[in-house]
Amino acid sequence: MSTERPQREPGAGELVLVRPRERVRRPPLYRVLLHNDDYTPREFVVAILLRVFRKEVGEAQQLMLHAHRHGVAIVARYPREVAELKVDDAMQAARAAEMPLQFTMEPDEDEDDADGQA
Ligand code: TYC
Repeated sequence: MSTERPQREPGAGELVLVRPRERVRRPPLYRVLLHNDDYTPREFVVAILLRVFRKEVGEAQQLMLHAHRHGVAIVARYPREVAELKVDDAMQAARAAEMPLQFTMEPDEDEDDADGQA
């Protein structure tokens, strides 16, 4: 059995070089907007929010009511390609049902802001 001590304690007196913390890269986000109209039934709007945007019923109803009352609601924020797919899917469902319902997307200007309605 050796009584020799390790030459160095791990980490003791050593200069450890670490890379500057890598910046966390997040893709730019886009917000998907739901627009009010006078024709599309409320239930249809909620159904799209459930199916395409995977919302819970309560949130879907709140988003629909927000758009109904204020003209527009922010449905969600996604990377660009996801937002495009969701908007396309939602618009196709609306057109297939011959509803004038509109979804659009725009860059999420103030990404540091908490989520929630503008
Ligand atoms: N305003 C519609 C109505 O009264 C319902 C509706 C709500 C339509 C939200 C679109 O984004 C919308 N039937």
